[in-house]
Amino acid sequence: MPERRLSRTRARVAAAVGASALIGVTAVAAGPAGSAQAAPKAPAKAPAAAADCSAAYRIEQKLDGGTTWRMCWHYESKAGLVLDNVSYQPKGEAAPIKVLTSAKLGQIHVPYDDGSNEYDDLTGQFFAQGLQQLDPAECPGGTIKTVRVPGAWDPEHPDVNGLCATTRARGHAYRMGSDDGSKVYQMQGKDLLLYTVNQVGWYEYITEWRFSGDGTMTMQVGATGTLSPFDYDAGDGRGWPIGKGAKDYATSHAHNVFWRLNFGLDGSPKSKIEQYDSKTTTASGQKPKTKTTRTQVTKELAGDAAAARWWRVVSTAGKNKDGHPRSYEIVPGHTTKFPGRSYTRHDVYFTEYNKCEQFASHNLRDCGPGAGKSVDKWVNGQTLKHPIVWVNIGFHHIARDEDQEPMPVHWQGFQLAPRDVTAMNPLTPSALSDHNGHTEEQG
Ligand SMILES: [Cu+2]
Repeated sequence: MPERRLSRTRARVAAAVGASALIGVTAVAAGPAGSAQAAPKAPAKAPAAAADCSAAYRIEQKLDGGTTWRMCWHYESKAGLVLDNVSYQPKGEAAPIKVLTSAKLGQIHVPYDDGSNEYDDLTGQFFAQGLQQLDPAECPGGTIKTVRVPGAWDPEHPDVNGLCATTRARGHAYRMGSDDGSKVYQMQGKDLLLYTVNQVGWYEYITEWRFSGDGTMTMQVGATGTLSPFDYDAGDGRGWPIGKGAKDYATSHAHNVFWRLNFGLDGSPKSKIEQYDSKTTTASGQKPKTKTTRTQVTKELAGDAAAARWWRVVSTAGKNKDGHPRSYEIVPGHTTKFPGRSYTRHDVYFTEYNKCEQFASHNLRDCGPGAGKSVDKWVNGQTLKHPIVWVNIGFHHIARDEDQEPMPVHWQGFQLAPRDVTAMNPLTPSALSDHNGHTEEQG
């Protein structure tokens, strides 16, 4: 399909020109002719109304086990899909528990190993405009929602059937044999799953948002499509031979994906961030001992993952029925940290909310003189009252023969796991509902 290939080529080229013209300039109106009027910011109606968005923008799904997830969505000119007012209501909770005020991608940064190219796919390469129409067959069991794309390539056709909302099996939600071996408690769970496919150059990014009955959220981006035919270079010893022999080397590169999370736990933007570190000590003749310490993160932080380190976002407005403050733990997936830029050098960033700080790199909004255009610059000592969480997961892509073609999807992402959001597993079967805390053996 030469037509499609042409348009892919044009996407990268047009954007590259735009990016170079941008240096030293604050505002952006780059884009192919006809889309300039739509370049600015998000649609004005964006985060206005709480859970009362209109039906077309509302997602509500009750899952097996009685958990209901609710949220609104909108679509922005740079970030693409944004989820608003995400709440979680497990069985036995009288009202929805508010979790996230908004969640979206914060950037996909793509630097090439040979230093030839470096892309910011969201704010520099028209990720949002590359929204793909989904075939009903690729949203099995779900509904495909119509998305109006700001700054659409074809202003005559801005509506794309591009958001799939469906459910997908997750396998065991739990399993436990009863004490006397007479019974097995087990549950096969399903997740609420939302996704869009956005084409950038020769790549297609599948952005998945998964919501489980036990309160876990899984955010991941899968890259597929095909290798860029322009990014072959046998000349400098970098890359991997693709095709017969060792003639054509696909240029290696990284995909550094950022997410931006604005928590609203229990309806309040004021959350606390805590870091936990475990240290194991050994002494001769004794078994190893491990001690876990908590550090309150009270000021903005660029955090580095470590083998026995994790963070959580703690509610200041609500507790579970055991009297424990509700929280969500950040569970990063596998990452390859890219040391080449100050903003990719850390795994998480906690920054104080500032409306103009929307993208982890190549941020387009004007945050004032000297404010900086990337998330690392916004970590400058402010006290965290309303923390924004940025998660950076990197993938170093050294192409392989199997990448051609289409490329198998390679995934990268993280989870948000509930920690003390409910007093017990929200999926606990009624026969076990009194098994909370230190339960004694019966009889
Ligand atoms: Cu790649």
